[in-house]
Amino acid sequence: MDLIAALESLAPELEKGLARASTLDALEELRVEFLGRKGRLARIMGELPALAPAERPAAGQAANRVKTRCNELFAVRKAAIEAGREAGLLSRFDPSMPGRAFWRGSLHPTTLVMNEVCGIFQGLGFDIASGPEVEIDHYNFEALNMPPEHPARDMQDTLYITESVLMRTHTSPVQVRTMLATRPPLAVVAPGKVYRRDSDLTHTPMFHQIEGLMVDEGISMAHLRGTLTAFVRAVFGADTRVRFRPSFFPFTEPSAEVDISCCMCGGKGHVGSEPCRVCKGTGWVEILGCGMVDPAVFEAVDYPPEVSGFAFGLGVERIAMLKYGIGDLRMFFENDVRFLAQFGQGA
Ligand code: 2U9
Repeated sequence: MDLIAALESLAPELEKGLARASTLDALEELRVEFLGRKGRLARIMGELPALAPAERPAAGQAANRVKTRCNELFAVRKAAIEAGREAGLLSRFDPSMPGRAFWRGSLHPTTLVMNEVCGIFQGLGFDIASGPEVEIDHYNFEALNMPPEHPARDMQDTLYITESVLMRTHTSPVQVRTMLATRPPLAVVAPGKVYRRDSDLTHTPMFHQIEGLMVDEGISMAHLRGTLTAFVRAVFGADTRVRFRPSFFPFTEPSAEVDISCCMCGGKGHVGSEPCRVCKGTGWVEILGCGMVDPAVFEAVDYPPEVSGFAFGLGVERIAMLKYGIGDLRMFFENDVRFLAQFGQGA
C-alpha cells in the first residue's frame, strides 16, 4: 500500500478503537499502539527512506497531520471518560445520607474507679499525692516497720532491680515521702500502680492501689471508722452495711479489714435459690484494709510522739469488679474494646 494512504488510514482506525475504549488504561494501550516509539505511525515512517527523495516532503507533512489528528482524538476521548467518571461518582453521592459516626472512646474501668475514689476523698479534704514506681527498699519496707528479714521482703513476693532498688509493692512509700516533706497535720491519698511477683487467675504482676493517710493530734479509730463508712456508702450506696474485722499489718496497730454487705445479693447471701457467687453465700465482701499508724512508722519519719493517724489501702481492680459485677480480673488487662466500650458512651 502506498505510504500516504497507510498514514491516512490511521486516524479512522484509531477512532474505531477509541469508541470501544472506556477506561484511561485502555486509552493508554491505544496510544502505545498508534503513537508509541514502536507503534504503527513509527513503523510507517520507518519506510520513508525507501521513497524517492521528491516524494518524501509530502509524506512527512502527511505524517504530521495524522499525528496531530490522533492527538486530538485522544484528548477528546480522555475528556469524555473523565467527565463520565465524575458523573458516576455524583450519581452515587447522596447528600441526605447520615455522616459516618466517630468512635467515641471510653475511660478504662480502673481509671473510672480511681477518679471516683480520689474525688470522694478530695471532697473529705484529702490531697492527692504521687511518687515513683521504682523505689528504694528504705521507703517501701524499712520505714514502714518492715526491717531486714521481714517476710514481706521475700524475693518470692517482690520484683527487685538491685539489692536495695525495687518495684514498689504498695503505694505506702508515697505517704512516707509526703511525711518526710511536710509536717503534720496532713491528709493524703496516693493512687497508682504497684508490682508484685504474683500471677494467676486472681493476681496480676501489676495492679492499682489507692492508699490514704490522715495524721494530726487526737486522730482516733472513730475518725477512721467515720471516714471509711462515708467512703463506702458514696461508692456502693447509702444502704450499704459496713463491718470492721480485726486484722494485722506491719505498719498499723491496731489493724482491721473492712467488709461491706454484698452489692450483688444485698447481703442476703443468695440470689433466688442459688448461693451468691460474689460473697460465696456469706452476705459480706472484703473491700479494704486499714488501721492506726504504728508509732514505729512515725518514728522513722521523725514525727513527734503526740501525733496519731489512720491509714487504709484498697485494690482498685477489686473495687471495680464489685461495683461493675466483673467476674474475671484478666478483663482489666486484655483491653478488648467490646469490654471497655461498656464503661462509656462508646460509639
Ligand atoms: C503509711 C502508714 C500506713 C496502708 C494500709 C492496708 C492497710 C491494706 C491492702 C488492701 C488490698 C493492699 O491492695 S491491697 O493488696 N492494704 O490492707 N494498707 S493499712 O497503711 C499505711 C500506709 C502508709 C505511712
